[in-house]
Amino acid sequence: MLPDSVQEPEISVVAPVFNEEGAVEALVREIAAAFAGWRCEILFVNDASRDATGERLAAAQRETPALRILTHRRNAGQSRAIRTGVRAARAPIVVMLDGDGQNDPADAPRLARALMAGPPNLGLVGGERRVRRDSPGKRWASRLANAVRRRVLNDHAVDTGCGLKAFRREAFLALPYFDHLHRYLPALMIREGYEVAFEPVNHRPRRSGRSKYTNLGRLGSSLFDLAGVVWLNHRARDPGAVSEAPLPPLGEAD
Ligand SMILES: Nc1nc2c(ncn2[C@@H]2O[C@H](COP(=O)(O)OP(=O)(O)OP(=O)(O)O)[C@@H](O)[C@H]2O)c(=O)[nH]1
Ligand SMILES: [Mg+2]
Repeated sequence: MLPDSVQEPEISVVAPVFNEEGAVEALVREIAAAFAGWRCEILFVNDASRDATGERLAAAQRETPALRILTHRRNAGQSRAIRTGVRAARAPIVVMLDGDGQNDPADAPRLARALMAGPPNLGLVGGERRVRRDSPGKRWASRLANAVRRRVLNDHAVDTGCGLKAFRREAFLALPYFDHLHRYLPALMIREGYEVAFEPVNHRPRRSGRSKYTNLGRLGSSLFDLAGVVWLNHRARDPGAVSEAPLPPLGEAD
């Protein structure tokens, strides 16, 4: 049973985790502290971890009852884990962040507030990591991938790889799903007619566990997916705006 404060949450925080036993407990605590005073639920999606992530999450739940734990039977990747969390989320606004602790939960309420204060067609507020706490090789690969993506998609996104983002649940669920979709959220939101904005955020080094991607693997799948997003954009048609005629007054319908 969830505490009263999260029966009708105003915000759902979603974190995908795969073999992050060393990070999850501290991260749950940090998220709960960052959203103290909010009606907030926290969803961790355990993507069939083979370490003690499940046990660590169960321990965290005893301390933080607003934590919900969803578990995949099979490993299905970061994007699928995020989607599982967003589908289960009960708030209209979702904040997602990486489960390894590299994103700072203290930044999350600011992104959520920026989204809530924006117009209804603002679909997403993404984090922009000004100072990356990654290896030089990874920063280089990320810079190259970002430049190619921005040039090809013209999505004006300064940092799509940042795991910290706030978005409207309804907007996210309207996007076509594919593995690694999480790297193309701004472009896909724009395709659906939403606007996107960015806020500077803190980035921290990975303190435990291992990276789930290699530079080469990430670059290869990014290029493949980029071709897919180009195709999707070619097949998108824009009605401009949708207007609805007023309903006829009652009794005149027939
Ligand atoms: N790659 C990957 N990540 C997953 C998967 N399922 C969940 N995740 C989570 O997705 C988040 C991002 O993965 P990371 O390995 O941290 O990616 P990264 O931050 O680019 O790489 P590092 O800098 O080495 O941490 C983490 O919280 C993972 O635990 C999966 O199947 N594959
Ligand atoms: Mg990481």
